[in-house]
Amino acid sequence: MPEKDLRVGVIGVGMMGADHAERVVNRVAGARLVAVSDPDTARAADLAAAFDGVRSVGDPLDLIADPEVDAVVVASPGFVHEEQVLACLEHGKYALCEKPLTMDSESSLRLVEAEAKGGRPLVQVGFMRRFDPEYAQMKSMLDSGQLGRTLLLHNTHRNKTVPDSFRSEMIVRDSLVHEVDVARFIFGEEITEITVLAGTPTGAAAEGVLDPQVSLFRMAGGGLVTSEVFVNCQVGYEVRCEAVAERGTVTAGRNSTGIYSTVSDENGGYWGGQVPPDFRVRFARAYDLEVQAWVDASRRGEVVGPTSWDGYAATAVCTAGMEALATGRPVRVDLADRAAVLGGVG
Ligand code: ISE
Repeated sequence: MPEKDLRVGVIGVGMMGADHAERVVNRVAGARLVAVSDPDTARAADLAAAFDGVRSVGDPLDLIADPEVDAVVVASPGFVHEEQVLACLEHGKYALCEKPLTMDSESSLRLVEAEAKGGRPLVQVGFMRRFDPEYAQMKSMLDSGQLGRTLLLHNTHRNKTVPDSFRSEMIVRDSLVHEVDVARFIFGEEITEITVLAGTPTGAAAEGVLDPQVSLFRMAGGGLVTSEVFVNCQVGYEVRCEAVAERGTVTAGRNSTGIYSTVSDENGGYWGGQVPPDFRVRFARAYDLEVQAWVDASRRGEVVGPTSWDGYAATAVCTAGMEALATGRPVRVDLADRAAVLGGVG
């Protein structure tokens, strides 16, 4: 491992970017936060001022070009990812890009092609469930073959609330995209077809927003995946995945606080634990492991975890998923030829 710390810049310091910035400063070894950038310059300046030696840079492209920045966390909104990740590729900077990689499959494919043209992998996509110890353990149990072939996955993905600006198609592109990656990760195959259905929306959803949604993916090898995404469930952040195999099942993310207790109070007796309020809490360990793996790999000159191809494939599924939601019909996923696009890269 090189002796020098990786000098990290963070673009976009909203909820996730600010969380990653704090993570790089306090919980990740071998990295130093040196710069942040956000269109809300006051927010970026406040965050920079909270830590020693961190600059706030107005233009994110200047942050990427900065010779004192080795690697960039792209935590800006998806519609600017293409330009920013392209700039990282042009400057030879490692990028950890939050999901979705981009807004549609064409632009994601352009990034995969640009990276392949450069001849060396530089992009990791922020699908953190792969780093969650339970999801990782589930994957290795299924891969060991002890349960036979995996037949089905059932995903649950609930958020407490989202802003009114979070529309129906964003439930596919920004939320379901995680389960798309989980399905590809667990099965190790592409998704060939997607159906997305919405029933009666919850009264808690904004006018016109179809929430909750239920989707069905067909895997290339014949497996099936169901996912409920419910982003205004009112309770908290609940994410789990049950795999059904030929000789048993495995579940990651069952609600548990480790200790089990019964409690008696003025409302009577109850039992149980707590539902975490949001993804920063539920996946704190996964994010730590994800960013640490990114820093270690970047220092070694490598990329680990979900690649730009994984980001592209997930975006392609969600592009088909948005059509499926609009039509109520199954839609085939249109994917480029992997070997032809990647050549030897990725
Ligand atoms: C958000 O962007 C995330 O990535 C969260 O993990 C997801 O639960 C949420 O629905 C998205 O909006």
